[in-house]
Amino acid sequence: MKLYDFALSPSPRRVRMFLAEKGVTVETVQVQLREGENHGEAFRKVNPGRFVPALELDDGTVLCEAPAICRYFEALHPDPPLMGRDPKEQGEIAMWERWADVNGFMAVADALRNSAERFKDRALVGKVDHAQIPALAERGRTRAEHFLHDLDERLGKSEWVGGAAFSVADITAFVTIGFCAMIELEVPGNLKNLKRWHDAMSARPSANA
Ligand SMILES: N[C@@H](CCC(=O)N[C@@H](CS)C(=O)NCC(=O)O)C(=O)O
Repeated sequence: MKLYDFALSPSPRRVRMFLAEKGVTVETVQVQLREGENHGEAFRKVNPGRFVPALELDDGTVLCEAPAICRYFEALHPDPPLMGRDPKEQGEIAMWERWADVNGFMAVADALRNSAERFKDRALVGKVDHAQIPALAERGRTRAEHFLHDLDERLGKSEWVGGAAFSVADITAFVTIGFCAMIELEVPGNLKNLKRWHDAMSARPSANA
């Protein structure tokens, strides 16, 4: 199988970190997003949505969407479990990951894609082009700021984002913090719970993925 990737992008990083935590290596193909390679005919045949990550299986099936690709690898390599060991853990981890994705990751994406020149007319990822809406950039930034505070609050009650064990929810939240740099949003120094967790996350070898 082949993972279509771009080293500087946060969405494929979610998959790279997940694979690193699993100890799984997959052949990767770099798609040069900054040169528009994802809009070319060859890549559109792989993913008509024109985004990475995309995982091409040996039978030609293509899986897109970072959470779906991670789910596939969880089923293929259940150890260590990163999506919960029993129904309750699975539900909680899915809930917190979705929370981080919608309220953190997507908020930063809105802030970036509705303001940066390179995303002019590409304010949303997908088949169809969409114009930027500057008000969405502002709203995205405000939402991202709230997310950081809410994450700090969550981490004051729980060691890891999804509960007592490290999970995919931590990966999504951690990649979101890195993504904040692209909108020049820094984590406020008074968010001590977030700092404790971020230091622990940064010490994991997967943080370099
Ligand atoms: N919903 C997709 C989104 C993936 C995504 O946003 N990928 C970005 C890189 S982080 C991309 O390929 N963008 C191409 C573009 O800007 O057209 C997922 O979660 O995997």
